Amino acid sequence: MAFKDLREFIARLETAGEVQRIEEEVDWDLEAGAMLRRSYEENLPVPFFQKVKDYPDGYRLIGGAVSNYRRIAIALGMPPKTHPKELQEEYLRRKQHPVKPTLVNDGPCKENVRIGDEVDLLKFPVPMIHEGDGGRYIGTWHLTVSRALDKKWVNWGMYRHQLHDKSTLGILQAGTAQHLGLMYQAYEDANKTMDVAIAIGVDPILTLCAASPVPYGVSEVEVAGAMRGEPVALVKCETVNLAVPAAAEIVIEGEIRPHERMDEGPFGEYTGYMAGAVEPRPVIHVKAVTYRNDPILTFCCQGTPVTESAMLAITGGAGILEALRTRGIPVTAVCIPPEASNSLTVVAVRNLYPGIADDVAHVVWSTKRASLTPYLVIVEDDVDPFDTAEVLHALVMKCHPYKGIVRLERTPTVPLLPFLDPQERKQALGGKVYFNCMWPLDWKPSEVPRRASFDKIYPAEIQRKALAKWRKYGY
Ligand SMILES: Cc1cc2nc3c(=O)[nH]c(=O)nc-3n(C[C@H](O)[C@H](O)[C@H](O)COP(=O)(O)O)c2cc1C
Ligand SMILES: [Mn+2]
Repeated sequence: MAFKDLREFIARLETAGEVQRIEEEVDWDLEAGAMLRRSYEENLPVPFFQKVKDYPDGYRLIGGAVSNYRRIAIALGMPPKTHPKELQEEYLRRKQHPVKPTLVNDGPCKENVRIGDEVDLLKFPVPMIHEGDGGRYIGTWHLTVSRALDKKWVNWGMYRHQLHDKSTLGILQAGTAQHLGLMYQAYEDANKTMDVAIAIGVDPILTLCAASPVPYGVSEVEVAGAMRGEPVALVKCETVNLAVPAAAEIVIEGEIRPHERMDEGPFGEYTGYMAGAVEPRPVIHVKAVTYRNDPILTFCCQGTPVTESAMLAITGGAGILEALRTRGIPVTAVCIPPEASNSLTVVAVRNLYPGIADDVAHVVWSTKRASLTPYLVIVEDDVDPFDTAEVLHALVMKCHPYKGIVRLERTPTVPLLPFLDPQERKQALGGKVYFNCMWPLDWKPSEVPRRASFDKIYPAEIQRKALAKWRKYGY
């Protein structure tokens, strides 16, 4: 059974002991951000702020709602302890049956409607998240809706939104493959204004789908329907020709005009650094805001892992698994370790033919996550990519320091990566590398080093005897 709205999901999280209500007043200016940050770093429950300084009772803030595997499992309606591999498989299974949204006439997000001069986004407890951010950010865990110029499809993405003033927002399109950016490019080329709508505070599956690599031309809302097993209920916007989840806590409607830019950033980012440049970026002019009574504003305190952003590892890893399977590559598992902030992918394959690592790299770097994946580790199928210790051992013992490493230069990149030089950041051109941790197939079997582990370096009989003795001691 799908969650009707964010509130139902929070209630479920609370039953699972994953929520800490903070009744004491907190300051929107850094304090809420600091508390959320600490919750990630100490693996604490999700902080649900009940009272925010300078704001009316009832205006609440929540962060970190899906910031670990357990919470993702709950969001998918699965047992909290489900292994991430199974979460990936379930995502792929459900994705096969897209479900179109339904259009409803009314919804909770219309309980309050403010249009034109009545718009004041500072009426919401928008957090100043990190010291040094370019401003308060209202969009850090939400979905941003836009329609292609040819009207053929509607896109959902997640793009950070800085609050420039009470009715003006910024937007960051990080990378060249971003669909909203591609859509906007078409509008700008035609010298036209693009409508956008931002929905904050929805069933987290919707936000997760918005931030996941769904192919160009495919509407994320149908994937979200597939995840829910029932349609997403949408309601029409007041001032733009778009529809948004009817149960959203807050909806912002606006337009991006062609050729207009304002400085945006910096922002403490998913890389764990504040590395992106302040640059002139597109501007959203807000035409209307609608919201539920006692709205809950969701936010993410990006920074060092693991935050909800790193949890895109599930859908991202599933996407790569699917791409490799489709190409007939004998893949056994794919893991994007959350601790590596989305930048590393580990693929395990059967070492079937010489050069297979190169084929794997080509496939991984042709998916939508290509620019997000500068590091790729390719291991044999006896290594579990979800076991970091095994991966590390394979990396340093099976990858030749120069024959096993293949590098690409000046490839499309997310410009927020801290190791890029200023010029590379401007051009969004960086590099990629893969580490081939597989034995060369032209070595004779006798030339392949034997693994000195319990299961590989002792005869079966000795293993059995050793285990039997240990068992006597209760191990
Ligand atoms: C918390 C969070 C914040 C994000 N912020 C941005 C952002 O500011 N700019 C951006 O280009 N991508 C951002 N992303 C990644 C995009 O949402 C992701 O690439 C998504 O697939 C884009 O969707 P689209 O290409 O369908 O528009 C963010 C992801 C998360 C989880
Ligand atoms: Mn898309």
